[in-house]
Amino acid sequence: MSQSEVKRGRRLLFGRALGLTAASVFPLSARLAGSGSEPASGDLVPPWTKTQGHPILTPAYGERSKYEAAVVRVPIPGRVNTLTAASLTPLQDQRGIVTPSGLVFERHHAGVPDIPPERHRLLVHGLVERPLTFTMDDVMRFPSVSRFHFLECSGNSAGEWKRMGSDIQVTHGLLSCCEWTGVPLALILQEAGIDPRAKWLLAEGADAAAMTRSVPLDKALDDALLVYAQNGEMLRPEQGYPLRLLLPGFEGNMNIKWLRRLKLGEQPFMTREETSKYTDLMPDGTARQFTFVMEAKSVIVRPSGGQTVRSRGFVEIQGYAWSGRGRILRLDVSVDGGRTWRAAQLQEPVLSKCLTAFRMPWQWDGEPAVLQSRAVDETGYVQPSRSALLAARGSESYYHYNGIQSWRVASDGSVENVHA
Ligand SMILES: Nc1nc2c(c(=O)[nH]1)N[C@H]1C(S)=C(S)[C@@H](COP(=O)(O)O)O[C@H]1N2
Ligand SMILES: [Mo]
Repeated sequence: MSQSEVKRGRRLLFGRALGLTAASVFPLSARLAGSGSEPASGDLVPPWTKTQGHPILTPAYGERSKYEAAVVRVPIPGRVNTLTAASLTPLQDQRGIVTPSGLVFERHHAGVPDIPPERHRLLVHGLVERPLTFTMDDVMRFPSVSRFHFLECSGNSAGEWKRMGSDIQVTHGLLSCCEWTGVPLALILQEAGIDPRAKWLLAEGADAAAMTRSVPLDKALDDALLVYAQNGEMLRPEQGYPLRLLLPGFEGNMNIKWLRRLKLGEQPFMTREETSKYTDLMPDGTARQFTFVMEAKSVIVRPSGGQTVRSRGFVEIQGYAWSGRGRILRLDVSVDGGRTWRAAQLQEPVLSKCLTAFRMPWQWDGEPAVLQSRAVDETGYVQPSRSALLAARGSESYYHYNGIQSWRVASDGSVENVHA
């Protein structure tokens, strides 16, 4: 085969895979020119084809390719205390909606406890007909469900209120999405019998932080789960092994890990995490409290801060949208700093309170551009611009930043965070 025949074959293959007609193949491949390379003649049968690969290793827990070792969680810049710290999901490298368990962000207020599952107990008490203690076997005897949900710390993007993070792992990395498996909380509460006066639920963790939060009983009976598994295996220690509370769409902090106690009561319990912390200071000096729901938000992950657009021509803009209120209805992308918008394609499945992937084809002409994404959820809520968010809430908040993110592509292809 001559060089040009090889080239033509590659083009047609590419065209066929994309479902394109012959007429559209050549313009597209011309636009993509420079994005691939022809094999050097000596490489036609590379060394790894000439020898056997390594055998199956037993017993083993599989590892990803060593060439992907750079894809890791990183600590929040400047947070040095690793006991009370957090680590960030590398969203810039995530493919698809599920965050691999080893890359799910972590937020621990007193480190990761080591809990033998046979010694773990869940106590349900307070305004119930009969206080009960459950072992893990007791919990897992109940009918279980599996659902895909995002989990976002309400401190995600907190830096953007005032400063700017350099890359998406810093600006949006307190976000992950898993398949969670567990028992509907409603079943466990019904087993204990709910006193009609009960309106709130206290959830407490077994870690040294004894993390406690008040949860409205309506939420507990709606879609809350007592989760024991994640992405097809038992929970990771960092995610709350052996048992965690999952409140789909609610701020990360309320999703109590290492869950050991549920107490029903008439009033919220006014714990430290809902009085001193996890409130939002408004410009008039009052504070928003019990801001549970994570409102619609989105971000472009490729291209994003710190990355480089390699050449002009075709670029697929890729990102994620999510809402704590339900499904994503629409996602608009702007390449001109918000002057004009186009609807992006949503990748199925589009699930409630779950990451939704989106993509938008873009022809980069080499001129500076500001890329933005704007999510709309099924309730009609529209993700606000940064300036609209600041106008509504001031700049003294720490939690619940969901403003539109802007990435500026410079003419040399470098991408940086800008507050447009
Ligand atoms: N018991 C307990 N639960 C906890 C925490 C904690 O420190 N202790 N951190 C909370 C916070 S602030 C967040 S954002 C989420 C983080 O969950 P992850 O570490 O599984 O990502 O767990 C929440 N549940
Ligand atoms: Mo958090």
